[in-house]
Amino acid sequence: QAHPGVTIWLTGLSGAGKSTLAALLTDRLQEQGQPVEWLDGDELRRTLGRGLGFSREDRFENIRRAVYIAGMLNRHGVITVVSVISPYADMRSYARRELPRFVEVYVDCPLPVCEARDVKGLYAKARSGEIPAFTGISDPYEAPLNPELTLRTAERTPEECVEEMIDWIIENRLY
Ligand code: GGZ
Repeated sequence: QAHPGVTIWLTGLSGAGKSTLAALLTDRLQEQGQPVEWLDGDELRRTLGRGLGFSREDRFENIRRAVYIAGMLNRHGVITVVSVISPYADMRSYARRELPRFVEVYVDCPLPVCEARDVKGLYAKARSGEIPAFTGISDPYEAPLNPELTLRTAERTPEECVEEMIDWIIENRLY
């Protein structure tokens, strides 16, 4: 009956397209009648993570909270889509260790493309120093070395990327 829960973890730079892909994937899974929840970094930080900043420690705390919720949902067979920058490899291996089934998706978009898009104007503020410790500019991003999937969002449409995720999920019989 109920499949063991799975977490689909989208990591990548700000503006790489994580939230866009997470939203589309969540919709697709919902349409297919799958129980699914989406945890987004931005929203987590406005709710469970209020007061957390962007030091290594605070980012880790943010991730720990996301993993905790994902684990609870997974126990009830809920597919959980998580979109967080999660810039450090050790945070992601923590998530992989803690969660029953972990699919790491590297939302790979070159920094210059993210910066050119600058949807929220954050990169400009990071460059001017108004936002300190900004991932990719003044703070590290450790690209995944062994992700289950890499999606090059500068070369593919969001729909194509979501198709790839769905195909991967089906091929690997995740539900
Ligand atoms: C990175 C920052 C920062 C700094 C604010 N560094 O693209 P966004 O704007 O809408 O989403 C980003 C979000 C990052 O939160 P995460 O929870 O995904 O990060 S982490 O996994 O590292 O905990 C970005 C915005 O917050 N933002 N300041 N300094 N992103």
